[in-house]
Amino acid sequence: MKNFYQCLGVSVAVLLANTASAVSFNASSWPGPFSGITITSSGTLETKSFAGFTGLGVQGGNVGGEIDTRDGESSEWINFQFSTPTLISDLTIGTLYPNGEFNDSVNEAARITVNGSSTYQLQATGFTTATWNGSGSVANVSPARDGNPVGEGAEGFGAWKITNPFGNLLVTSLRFTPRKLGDDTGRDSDFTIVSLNSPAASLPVADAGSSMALLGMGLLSIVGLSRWTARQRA
Ligand SMILES: [Ca+2]
Ligand SMILES: [Ca+2]
Repeated sequence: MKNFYQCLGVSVAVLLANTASAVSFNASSWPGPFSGITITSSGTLETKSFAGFTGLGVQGGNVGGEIDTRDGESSEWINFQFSTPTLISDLTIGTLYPNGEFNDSVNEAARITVNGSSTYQLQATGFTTATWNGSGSVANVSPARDGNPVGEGAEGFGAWKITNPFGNLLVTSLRFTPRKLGDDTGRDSDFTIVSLNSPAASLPVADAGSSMALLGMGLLSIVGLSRWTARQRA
């Protein structure tokens, strides 16, 4: 009996996990739809594109198409709500530059609040370097420079891919706000959301196979239990 219920329990749990669809957002596909994600914001959402990248931000304020510090740290924001708690395998933030680029007077920083409580920070520190105080690792995917002077290298989108940003934490919401580090103008922090993915998207076949195997074990347990019961009655 115990084995039967254990097998059945595991089978059902794995099947349920497989039916939770993967979430995927990419600003280049704006306005979606993006299955399983509800996006809300402080104002009209707007994308900006250059250097081969697209990011999502908020219209107006200090910087159009970016989440900026107009009227402080919480006046412009974007919120991602997930219909099912999900792992986040990667998150890419754009137009986040160090001091001196695009007239910025600070090393721009983005704050990400997870599930309404835990806060994390991504901060650009150079053309290709940034700090992230969460799990995983951050890598530059488009240089954080404005292309002036010419010798410094081509203009880039200032894009940073954070892999496994929240570890094994199941995420229901992400809130994106800028850090006010300077004079609260367009020279202060502002940024965009480029893309976001959950890990399940690449695993459906293997998971489906293991689910069927476990379900099969559960069914075999039922057969065994029936035979055992029949023998007891005989
Ligand atoms: Ca803005
Ligand atoms: Ca910026």
